[in-house]
Amino acid sequence: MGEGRREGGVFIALGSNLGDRAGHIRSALRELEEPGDVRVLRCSSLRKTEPAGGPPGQPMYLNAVAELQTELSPADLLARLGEIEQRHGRERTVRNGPRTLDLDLLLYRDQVIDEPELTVPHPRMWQRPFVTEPLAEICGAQRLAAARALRAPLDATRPSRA
Ligand code: A4P
Ligand code: MG
Repeated sequence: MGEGRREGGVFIALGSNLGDRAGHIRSALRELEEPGDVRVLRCSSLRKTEPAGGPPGQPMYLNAVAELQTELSPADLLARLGEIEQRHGRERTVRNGPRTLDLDLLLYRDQVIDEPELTVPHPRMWQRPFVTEPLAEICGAQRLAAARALRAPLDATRPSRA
């Protein structure tokens, strides 16, 4: 196995607020590893969090962040995340509505991707304690600061979208 495969630096967010929330998150991590081209290097604790946005009266979320080691491209990894969401019965109805499983790609090493179907670093991640807190738990301070700096040049040239 080459050094590149050991590199890590790919972070995903996992969230669930319907059904067996911890079960959805744990089995998503297993399913990610099943084909053999993704390894879960570490996972944060599962945190119970207040729902941000969406309709009122939603159940609490369980959230976590995991670091992956993979040679899959960002697009292929996003497709894998989508397949796993589908397998967990994810239905997209209401924006920010309750979901059995939400898998977002947060960081892909030092890549900056600016497509509507894939934006990396994840555009809303830094405003969300349910992402930043578990991320800080498994990601060193230095790497966290480097990740924060990644989008800064892009954001500075663009009018802010409220
Ligand atoms: N997309 C673009 N970039 C990415 C990326 N980096 N990772 C596109 C994942 N997807 C990305 O996402 C919509 C589209 O975003 C996809 O087609 C993909 O190509 P989605 O998962 O289909 O829809 P969504 O999750 O309902 O929308 P969105 O905007 O991703 O919602 P968020 O921002 O993920 O927020 N409160 C708590 N406490 N905990 C939570 O986990 N999650 C949300 C969902 C709201 N409130 C929450 C939580
Ligand atoms: Mg999502």
